[in-house]
Amino acid sequence: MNPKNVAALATITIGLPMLAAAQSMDADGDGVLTLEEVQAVAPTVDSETFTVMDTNGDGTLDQDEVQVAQDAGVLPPSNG
Ligand SMILES: [Ca+2]
Ligand SMILES: [Ca+2]
Repeated sequence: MNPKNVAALATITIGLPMLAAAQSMDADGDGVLTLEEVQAVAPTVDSETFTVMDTNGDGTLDQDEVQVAQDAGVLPPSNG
């Protein structure tokens, strides 16, 4: 690997701070979490809890909603 590639890789890695959290749960990689994806890592989350986390009501959890849920301890942190 030449130094240019290493630098590019580092830029990409640094550019993905919060994204990594949800990505470990995001099975299909579309950037948002469905109830099924959440339950794969947090089986105790039911549809009612999911609805509470889904603050904009679009049926999926985006980065912000995941962050709020993790801060609240509803979802496990990505690396713990
Ligand atoms: Ca997804
Ligand atoms: Ca949402």
